[in-house]
This record gives sequence, C-alpha cells and structure tokens, in this order.
Amino acid sequence: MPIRLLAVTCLMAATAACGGGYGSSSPTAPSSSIPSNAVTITIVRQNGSQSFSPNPATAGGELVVFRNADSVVHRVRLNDGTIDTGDIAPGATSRAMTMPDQGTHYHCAIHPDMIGAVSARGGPPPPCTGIYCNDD
Ligand SMILES: [Cu+2]
Repeated sequence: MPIRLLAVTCLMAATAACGGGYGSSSPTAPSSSIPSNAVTITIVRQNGSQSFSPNPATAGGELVVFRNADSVVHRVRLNDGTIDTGDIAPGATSRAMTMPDQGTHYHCAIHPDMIGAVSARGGPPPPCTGIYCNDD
C-alpha cells in the first residue's frame, strides 16, 4: 500500500508542474524565421544613444531585425509610430521589418531614453524631431 500511495503522489506533482509551464505567449518571432539578408541591430543595454549597436545603422529601405542582447525586455518603436516590434524578450530577436528609404529614428517604448537611428544608404539619418532625440 505505501508504494501505491507514493506513485499517486508523484503523478499529481507532475501534473501540477505541467500546468504551471509556459505563461503568456511571446509576440517575438522564432530565430529561424529571420531572413538571411536582414540587418541586425543589437540592443546592448539601456544607455541612451549607446543602447543600440550599430547606431546609426545604415539600413534605409532594408530589412532590419532587433536582437535583444540585454537581460531585460525591450520594445522598439519608430518615432513616427509606423513600426512597433512588440516586446522582445532577453535573448530574442524581433520579426524583420523594412525601414523607410530615407532612414528613421526609433526609441524603446519601455525605456524612452534609449534612442537610435537608421541612416539612408550613403547618407545621414534624417533630422530628428520630437521628444525621442539626442540633444548633444
Ligand atoms: Cu528598453
């Protein structure tokens, strides 16, 4: 009898563990879906205009993915609001998105001091306007 009781207890524990598994689903695409021609911008850490590498990235009109190399969640949004990556978990990479031909400016929707720019091919980024711009 004691042996059977032990088996039942283990089964219940296993079921409880399964029920507590993965929580909310992530909007971040799996790494295997990243196009090989995409430019990767790495999210380094929360550090103003040094948060992203490279910054600026020469990627006007090109596919870009954001790879989160930091230990906290970040969320990249173009300053004009046209692209939002959704939450990017630590270690994850965003879906690929096409940057505007003329370049653009972006920031982290969670940490607004994190700012970055995409430059047009062969040229500088467009002027930055609004609150998500570097003052120096
Ligand atoms: Cu952030």
